[in-house]
Amino acid sequence: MNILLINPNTSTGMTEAIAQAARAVASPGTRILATQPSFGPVSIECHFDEAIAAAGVAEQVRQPPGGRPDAVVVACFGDPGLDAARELTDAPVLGIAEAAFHAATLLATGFSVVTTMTRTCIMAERLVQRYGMSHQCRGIHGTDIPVLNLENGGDAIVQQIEDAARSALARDRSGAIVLGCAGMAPLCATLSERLGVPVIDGVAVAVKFAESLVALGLRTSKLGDYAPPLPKRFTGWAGPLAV
Ligand code: 2AL
Repeated sequence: MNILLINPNTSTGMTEAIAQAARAVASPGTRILATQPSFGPVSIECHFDEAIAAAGVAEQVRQPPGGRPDAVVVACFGDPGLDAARELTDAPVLGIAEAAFHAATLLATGFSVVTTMTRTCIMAERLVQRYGMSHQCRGIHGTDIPVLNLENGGDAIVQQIEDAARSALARDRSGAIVLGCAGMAPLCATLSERLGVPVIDGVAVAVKFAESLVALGLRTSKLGDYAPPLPKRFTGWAGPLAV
């Protein structure tokens, strides 16, 4: 099967790192096609970044490189453009935050999120509320590591995330850690080993959930709000995105 893996930011280095993490867990018959928007911010760390990135995700689902995929993964922790993407295709579309929260609830009664910039904690909090995970999510913790600093992933960065996770587990009385950025995917194995609790990388779980849904023949519902967008004219730079 073909999974379209969209990095909603435009950092090619991060797209490659996310693709590697996805391919490391993908089944032998799964092909991961990694892509990113043709425009937009190089990292997503605030509402404005996220708004532009959501349009970029819609662009990639509307005009998928490599043709129609069997499933789509939106690989940014804010799940930008997730609902729009689900309107644009009947393939299952997984957001890494939603997928990670669901995985965490199957492994522990409560989880903590460790993320990048502290300001994104409020954004993650609203996602938790939207997904109905407020009872299971016991805390969201910023490290103030800029997203693009994760690319180099040196030991100081890993240590900083490990320290934040350790204090989150104790303070929140959580049993699992959700990594709050796609750029943390390459660090998941090291953090799991060091922390000794389930550490959930949304990229990996979204790929495995996508494979499961496709294998079961399940597709995005077209009844109700995920029905295809109404045909109409789009103007300006968005002209080619019209359906
Ligand atoms: C992210 C992410 O996953 N990708 C990105 O650019 N920003 N999330 C975050 N909380 O910083």
